[in-house]
Amino acid sequence: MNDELVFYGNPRSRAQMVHFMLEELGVPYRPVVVDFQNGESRQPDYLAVNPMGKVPAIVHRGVTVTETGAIIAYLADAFPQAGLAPAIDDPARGTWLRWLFFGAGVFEPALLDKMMQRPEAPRATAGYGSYEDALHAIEAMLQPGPWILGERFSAADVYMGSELSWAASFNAPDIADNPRIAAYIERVRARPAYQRTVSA
Ligand SMILES: N[C@@H](CCC(=O)N[C@@H](CS)C(=O)NCC(=O)O)C(=O)O
Repeated sequence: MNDELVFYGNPRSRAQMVHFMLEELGVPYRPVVVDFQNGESRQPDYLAVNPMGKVPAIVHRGVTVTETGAIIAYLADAFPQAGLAPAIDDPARGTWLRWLFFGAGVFEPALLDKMMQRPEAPRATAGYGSYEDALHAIEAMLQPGPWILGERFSAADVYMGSELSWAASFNAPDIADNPRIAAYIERVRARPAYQRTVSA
């Protein structure tokens, strides 16, 4: 089996979240920069990796994984020695999965609606409810803290922390001025692995 781990990304994209995860893991990987601003992600070579023409993507042991949340969860399980995924029989696994899926399925679409000033979809029909409800849920997620799993930092923090940090960098409403969320973002940004992704 070819154990190579190839990371397709671009520093100015969601790939930074996967970069953060790889730095937390401290495993070797081969970075490939995809210049999507110049159309490289829409060329046949890259569409063969990700038919969506989007970064990030990884290829590990010959298998392609796309979607930031899925890549982060996959890597946490593939490298259990880093301790970023609760074991399959650990009850904390439920909380861990919950917030990984929440990041992709609730927070991101709600954030996009807000940032694009789209008219709100009916709260009961939209699977992601509303931006305000998502932020309330995130506040609850951070109690008691300091991390999603309490004292234990995990891949769920890599993803949710990155998404919140990303939202803050776009001045998304009610993030920087929410003391609990802002303090969490600061804790995430202070991690040496995160720092390496911004100074790279
Ligand atoms: N659902 C995907 C979204 C990935 C995404 O939208 N990536 C953007 C950069 S942040 C991209 O590759 N854009 C280039 C394009 O669509 O051509 C994920 O979570 O990984």
